[in-house]
Amino acid sequence: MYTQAMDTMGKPLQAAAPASAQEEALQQRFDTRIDAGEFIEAKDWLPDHYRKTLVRQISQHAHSEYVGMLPEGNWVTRAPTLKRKAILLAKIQDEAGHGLYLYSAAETLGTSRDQMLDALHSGRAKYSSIFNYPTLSWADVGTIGWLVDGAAIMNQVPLCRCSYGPYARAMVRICREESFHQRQGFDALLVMMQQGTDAQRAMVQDSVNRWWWPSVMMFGPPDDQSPNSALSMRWGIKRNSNDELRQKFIDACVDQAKVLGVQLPDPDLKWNEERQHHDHGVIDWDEFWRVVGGDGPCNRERLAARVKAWDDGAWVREAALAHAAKEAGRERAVA
Ligand code: FAQ
Repeated sequence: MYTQAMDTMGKPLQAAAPASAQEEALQQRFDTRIDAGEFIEAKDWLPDHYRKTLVRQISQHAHSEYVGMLPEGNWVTRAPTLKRKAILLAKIQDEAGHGLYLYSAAETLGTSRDQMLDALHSGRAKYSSIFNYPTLSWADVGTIGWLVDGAAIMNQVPLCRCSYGPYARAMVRICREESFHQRQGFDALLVMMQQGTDAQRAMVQDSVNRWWWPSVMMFGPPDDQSPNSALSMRWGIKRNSNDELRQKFIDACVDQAKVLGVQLPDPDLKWNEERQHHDHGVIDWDEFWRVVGGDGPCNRERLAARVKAWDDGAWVREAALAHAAKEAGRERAVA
């Protein structure tokens, strides 16, 4: 199966046995540092599979931030007020910044941005399933903030303690910004629910109906079907399992939905006193894998938009390279 680790040649990712006594010593030192909760830095010795797992996850994350700009970008010209338009523009700009921090973090592991973008543009790389759904109404912009950024924060706060220093540090800044993103979405929905018309309230409910299940799926497959979790958790890349974070998200959303006055579209959602969590209905994992596999409502459109943006920007990259070469020539002449 294809994986985003770029160069595993179709082999599944498994912790490889160290080849030599020297490598064994390095591996032991690495394991001790992981067990002690130390950060691993770019210049440290890293097991090959740790590096590949990080490149896989960080590049997927970076691509998600980039592709994630597209659904919201659809509403910039139609935002209802100047205030909402300014907030939306700032949010989209933040997502671009997040993508840049993440591509930079992945580059410290020896994979170039061009390689990562080539994998995205050729359809080999994954990005979050959630961005393959359409934004049909203005309420979708608020719902993305509330649910999609809400899910993103739930998943990303533990990544601030990821064992790889450059990723963890990028996540600290990203999470601060994401929490504003979540709040602006909740605020936009609250205004429509409390001060809006019946039609606006219906628009919010329709939006929540469409985005709830895809948001719940964002956390990835169930733990017993998550091939990467065991090693990622052993290495301190992931601190919580997919199902743990999904449950935390669902529990948090139930109370928030009550404040908003919207129904979450799951008739089986109910508090379980024994588990001290909410039980929820069956998740449609066939839909999830269809979307991840490229057959969601907007996969083709999203990829085509990214490829077009890359192609349209070719002249900017060429001009920047020509300028850099000219500057270097001038500096050489002065020297
Ligand atoms: N979509 O073994 P696992 C955002 C893939 S950023 C697509 O459980 P893992 C900001 C997975 O890659 C949102 N593919 O994998 C924003 C693997 O395939 P591979 C993105 C998915 O890595 C907000 C296979 O399934 N956040 O929203 C998905 O241990 C608003 C098996 O899965 C991150 O990327 C999915 N949802 O756990 C922007 C956070 N889930 O690679 C704009 C960092 C799984 O072997 C507007 N990433 N797959 O070919 C992570 O925490 C992890 O990578 C998980 C998946 C939890 C996503």
